[in-house]
Amino acid sequence: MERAIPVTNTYMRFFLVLLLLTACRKQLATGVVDISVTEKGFEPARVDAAPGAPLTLRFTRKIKETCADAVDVEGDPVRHMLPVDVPVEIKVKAPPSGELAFACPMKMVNGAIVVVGH
Ligand SMILES: [Cu+2]
Repeated sequence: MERAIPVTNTYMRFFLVLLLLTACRKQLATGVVDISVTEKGFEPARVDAAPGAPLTLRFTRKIKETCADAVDVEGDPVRHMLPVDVPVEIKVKAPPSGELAFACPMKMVNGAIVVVGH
């Protein structure tokens, strides 16, 4: 079987590429993104997304004492109140490039959707 080795290499290359693509995609947020409000602030505070990706940010405030009892999303005039332990969904669209910031009303607790080019 002289062709055994080249075929194996082709398959290995194929799976390597597939693996890399999968690993790459995993880093980018899609669909619903859970963000908790904890003593550390927003967790995660950074959400990597593809350009223009439609996302639903689902904020859940886990602690009583925090200044992030509401969240403002860049470009969204509505202030979204965050009652304790109640998931609040906000639909957003990742910008073509750069960041889409979100923050508590006083802008002390910050986070952002960061567009990653792929
Ligand atoms: Cu604040």
